[in-house]
Amino acid sequence: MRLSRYFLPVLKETPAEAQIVSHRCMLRAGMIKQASAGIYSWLPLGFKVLRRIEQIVHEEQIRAGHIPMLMPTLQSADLWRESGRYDDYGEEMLRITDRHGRDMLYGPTNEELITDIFRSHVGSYRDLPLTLYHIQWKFRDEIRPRFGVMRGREFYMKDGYNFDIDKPSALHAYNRHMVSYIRTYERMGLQAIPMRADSGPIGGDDTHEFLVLADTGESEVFYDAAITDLKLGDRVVDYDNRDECAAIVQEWTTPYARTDETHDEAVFAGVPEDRRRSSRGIEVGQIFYFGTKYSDPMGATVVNDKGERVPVHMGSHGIGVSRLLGAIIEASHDDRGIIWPEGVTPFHCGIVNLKQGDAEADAACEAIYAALTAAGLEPLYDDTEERAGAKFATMDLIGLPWRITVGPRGLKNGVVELTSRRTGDSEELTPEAAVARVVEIYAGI
Ligand code: P5A
Repeated sequence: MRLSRYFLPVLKETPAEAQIVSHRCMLRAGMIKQASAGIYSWLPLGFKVLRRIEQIVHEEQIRAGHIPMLMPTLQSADLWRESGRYDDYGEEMLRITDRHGRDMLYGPTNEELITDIFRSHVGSYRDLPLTLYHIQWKFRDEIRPRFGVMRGREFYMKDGYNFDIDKPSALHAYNRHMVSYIRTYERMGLQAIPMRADSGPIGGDDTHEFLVLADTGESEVFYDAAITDLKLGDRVVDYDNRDECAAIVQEWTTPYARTDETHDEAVFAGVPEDRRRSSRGIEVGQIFYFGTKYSDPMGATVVNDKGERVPVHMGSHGIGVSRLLGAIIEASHDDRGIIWPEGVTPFHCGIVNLKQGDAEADAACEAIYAALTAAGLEPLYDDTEERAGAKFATMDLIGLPWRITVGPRGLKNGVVELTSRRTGDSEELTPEAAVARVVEIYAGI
């Protein structure tokens, strides 16, 4: 993409309404624009990162054997009356009446809708296990939407639902989700710690939230520092293998890690003092096992291998896809702006032309642009007439992890500069070598 043809409405001023760094950065970098309280338009740069995050979520869900689909945003109130949640859910639910006087709602979550799909089409244990998921907009009429996309009213969520014949196999689904979530967040450059939590309006006893440690997080968390040393990395996982998934879950849930809702001072006191930590965290996901809470009242049953009709065991699992943009920025920024991890960056590499209109500099930039594009990467070429300082400031603000700077002086010596946004380190290389380095960096992502 050439910046002269893109739509990147960066702001010079820091918007007064933004209280936390991720919100400030997203507004200043022209990623989002508030449409009304807690509801945002996703401008091209923000939309690009949203899509990258969504893509990683899809890839890891499919790797774990889960099946993508799409359910609507508007739901009939009748299904929620069946489960008993229509009255329970309270004021966060946006209720709508259609022209025929029918009660509808903008879905805050989809347990009822998916249970209805299941009961219409599945009747035998032979069709299990089954995990379906979608990535769809949700609406929760939060009393205090704030911090930009972190606590929106409209937000983008991956929500998945497992159907299993009994509790042990539903617990395997729970474990499988935990492992695949850890991998999903790692690919985004995040460490999200699974913490024992409270299940709230979704229900059930077994639930973990995934928290990214950050001072601006809304949750108070308590944990054993040992958990921050854990990494899944490149470990190959067989998601069908119950013991393997359970062993990984065991590894991640043995060190103490809980949100304030389930925190227990007496148990925490058992953690060696020098490893006891309390801090803030951003909840980027949550998984639940709730057994037959929905299948019982809604009659979602299957015939088991003994010919008996039994309710299915279910769980649900959510990732805050739009919230993740905020969480990643909170975890990765400096005073000049965002620092995108390579896995989610909107463009792989910036190209800054220090002297637009200089025949040699223009030609070198074009060649670099073409070579990166040919290698399957997406560069953002600042081909505007702005002065160098302003170009650097924009590149730093929007946070592309790598920048190639091209100017007449360097070209006289046959070199351009490759700069890491994270470390600020620069290297002088030939244009070909700079391209090769960037290609090599992304080959491993
Ligand atoms: C699990 C999937 C559920 O709704 N039902 C389907 C279950 N869980 S949850 O924890 O309530 O939400 C899942 C994730 O969505 C994100 N989230 C939000 N993001 C932005 N703004 C909001 N107002 C908001 N509310 C929830 C969180 O990341 C949460 O973990």
